[in-house]
Amino acid sequence: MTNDELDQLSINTIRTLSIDAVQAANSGHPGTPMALAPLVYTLWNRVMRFDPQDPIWPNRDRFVLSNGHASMLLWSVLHLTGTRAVNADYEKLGELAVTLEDIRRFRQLGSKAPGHPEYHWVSGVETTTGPLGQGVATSVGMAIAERWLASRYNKPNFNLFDYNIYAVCGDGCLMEGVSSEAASLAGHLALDNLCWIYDHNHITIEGSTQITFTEDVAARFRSYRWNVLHLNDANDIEQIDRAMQMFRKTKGQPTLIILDSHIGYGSPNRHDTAAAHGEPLGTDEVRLTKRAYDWPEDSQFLVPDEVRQHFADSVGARGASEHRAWIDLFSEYRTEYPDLATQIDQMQRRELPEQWDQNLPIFPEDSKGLAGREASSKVLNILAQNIPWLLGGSADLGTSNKTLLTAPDTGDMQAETPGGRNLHFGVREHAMYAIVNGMSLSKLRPYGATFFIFSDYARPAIRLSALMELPTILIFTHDAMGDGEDGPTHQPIEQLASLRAIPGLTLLRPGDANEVVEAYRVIMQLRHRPAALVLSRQPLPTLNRNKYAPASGVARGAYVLADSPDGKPEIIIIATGSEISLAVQAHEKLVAEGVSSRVVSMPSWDIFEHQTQEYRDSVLPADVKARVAVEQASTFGWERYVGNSGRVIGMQTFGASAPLKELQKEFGFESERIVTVAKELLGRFNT
Ligand SMILES: Cc1ncc(C[n+]2csc(CCOP(=O)(O)OP(=O)(O)O)c2C)c(N)n1
Repeated sequence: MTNDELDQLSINTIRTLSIDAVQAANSGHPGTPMALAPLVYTLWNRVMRFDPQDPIWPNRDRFVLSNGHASMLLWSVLHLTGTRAVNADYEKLGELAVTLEDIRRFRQLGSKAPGHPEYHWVSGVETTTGPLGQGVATSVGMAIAERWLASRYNKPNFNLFDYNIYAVCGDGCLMEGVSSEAASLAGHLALDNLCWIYDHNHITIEGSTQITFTEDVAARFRSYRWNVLHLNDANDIEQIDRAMQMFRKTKGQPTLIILDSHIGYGSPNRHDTAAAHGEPLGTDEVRLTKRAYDWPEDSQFLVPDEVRQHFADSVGARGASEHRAWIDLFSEYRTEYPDLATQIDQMQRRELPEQWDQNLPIFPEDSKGLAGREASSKVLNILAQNIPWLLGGSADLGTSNKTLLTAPDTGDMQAETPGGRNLHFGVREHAMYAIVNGMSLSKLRPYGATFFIFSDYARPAIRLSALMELPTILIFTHDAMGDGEDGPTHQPIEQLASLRAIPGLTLLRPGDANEVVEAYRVIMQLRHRPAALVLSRQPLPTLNRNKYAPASGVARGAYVLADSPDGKPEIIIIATGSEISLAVQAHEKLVAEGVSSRVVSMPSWDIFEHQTQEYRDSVLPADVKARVAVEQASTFGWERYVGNSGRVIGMQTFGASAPLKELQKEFGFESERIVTVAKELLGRFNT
C-alpha cells in the first residue's frame, strides 16, 4: 500500500466509524466528522506531539474539539491511537481510553464515547466542549498557561515546556460572543502557540450561513492581530500539513486557519443539511456513502489492521520518543533545579506546597471591621507567596475586587512578560472564566474575579468548570446591596440561589474577615471542585472569636456561632455573609430578653450538605422549628433550612439605587427586624 493509500484508508476509517456510530445511536452529527476527518488525521498523525501511552504528559500538544457535536472525530482518533486511560488521581491505567465497544455504544449510558467530549469522563479529552464557543475560549487559557510555564520553568538548555494548542471550531463557535472575547485577548497577548482551525462550511443547523453569518471573519481576526491563513480544500492533507508548518513558524501572533469544507463530504446527500448535520444518514445512504469511499458496504465499525499500525508508527512512535526525551530532560532538570522540579510535580498532581498556609492572618475583634474583599486581598497575597502557581486577575475590576497581587515575584502578565501573575482579562467575564478553566486544565491554580452580579455573564464557563471538576477559584465581590448607589443593575438578587443550584460548585459567603481566611483554607484544598467566593464590598465587623465559636467552623459549611447559654435553643437564626453581624446583634438582644437563641453561620450550603446527618442535626436540631434565615438575596431555596414554619428575611424584588444604610432599612435588613420576626415565630410578640 502506498503512503497516499494509507492516508486515505485512515481518513476513511475515521469517517466510517463516525457514520456507523451515529447510525447505531440513531442520533448525533455525522456530517462534520466526515468533512473534517482529513484535518484531524493530519493533525494527529503528522503534526501533534502526543503519546497515546500517557495522554497527560505535561509537554504534549493540546487538541481541543470546540465543535463538540463532532465528537466522533475525537473518539475515532483516541481509539485508533490506542490512547490509554488515566484516573482522577492522574494514575495511568492499563486499559484503552475508548474501545471499539464504546464506539459501538456511542451516546449510550456508560460508554466512553458520549455525545460530546467530556474531560473528566474520557482520558485524552483536553476539555469538555459542546456549548459552542467554550472550547476555543478555553484553548486561550491553555495557551496562556503554556507561555507562563515556559517563562517560569524553562532554563537554558531545558525547554521543558514548548507545546502548542490546536483548536477546531465551526461557524457556531465563531458566532458565539465568548470566542470573540477570547480571540481578542489572545491577539493582544500575542499567543503564537495557539492555532484555531475554522471549519468553513457555510452551514449551521438552520441551513446556509447566508441567513445569519455574512461578516468577513478573516478581516475580524486580522484586526484582532491574528495571522490568518486560508485553505480552499479540506481534503488536501498536504495543504493542511503546510499550513500547520506555517503556524509553527509564525511568531508573535496566534493563527487562524480558515478551512473551506463541505459538510458530509462523500455523502450523496451532502447538501441536505438536516441529513448531513443533525441526523444519521439512514441505512441506504450509509451504503452509498461507503461505496463512494470505496469501503466495504456491509462492514460496520471496520478498523483495518494497517490503519492501527499506521497510527502506531506515526503519532504513536513519534510521541513515545519525544516523551522519552522529555523524561530524560526532566530528570536532568530535577538534578539542577530540584525545587522547581518539585513544583512541577506538585502542580501536575494538584497538590499544594508544604506550608502553603503559613502566615495566614488571624484578625482581631474589630467592630468597624474589614470588607470581605479587603480580607480576601490580604489572604490572597499571602497564599500567592506560598503557592508559586497561584495566579489570576479580574475582568477590569481588579482595584475593586482587590485581587491584584503585590507580593514580590508577581508582576503583570503581558505579551512581553508571560510569566506575570496578575492577569488583566479586560471587560470579558465570559472569556475570563473559560480562560481560567483552560489554565486549570493546564494544572495552574487560577482565579478570576468580577462583581457578583456579572457572574451571569460567565455562567456557561462556570458550569463547565463544575462539570469538568476543576479546582478553579471564582472571586466575586459586591455580593449584595453593598454598592448601594449603583442600584438594581448592580445588586445581585438571584445569583446566590442560581450558583448554589450548580452541582459540584462549592459556594462560600463568609461573614467576617476570619471566615474569609477559613474559606480560602477550604478552597485551596479542593482538588476536583471549583469554588465561588462571594465577598462583601463594605466593611463587616470582625467578631470576637473568644466569645463566639472559632471561624474554623467554615470547613463544615455551617456551624453554631453563638448559642443559648444552656445549648438548648428555642429559636435558630441562620445567616450568611454581611447578615451574620445582624444576626449576632439580634441574638444578643433576644438573649438579654431571656429568649434561648442560637445563631448558625452558614457560609456554604454545599459543604454543609456533605456533613454527616449527626453533625447537621447538631447544628439544626430537628425539634427546633422556630427558624429565621437572613440573607440579602432572593429567598429562593431557604425553605430547606427553615422548614414550613420558619421565616426568611431576604429579597422578593430587585434592589434600588440609594446609600446602603437606606437600603438596609427599606428592605428590612436590621437587627430589630430579626428580633421581631423571631418573637413572632415564638408567639411572644403581638403583631
Ligand atoms: C451554545 C450552543 N448553542 C447551540 C448549540 C446547538 N448546536 C449544535 S451544532 C450547531 C450548529 C453549529 O454549526 P457549525 O459550528 O457551523 O457546525 P457544523 O454545521 O459545521 O457542524 C448548533 C446550533 C450548541 N451546541 N451550543
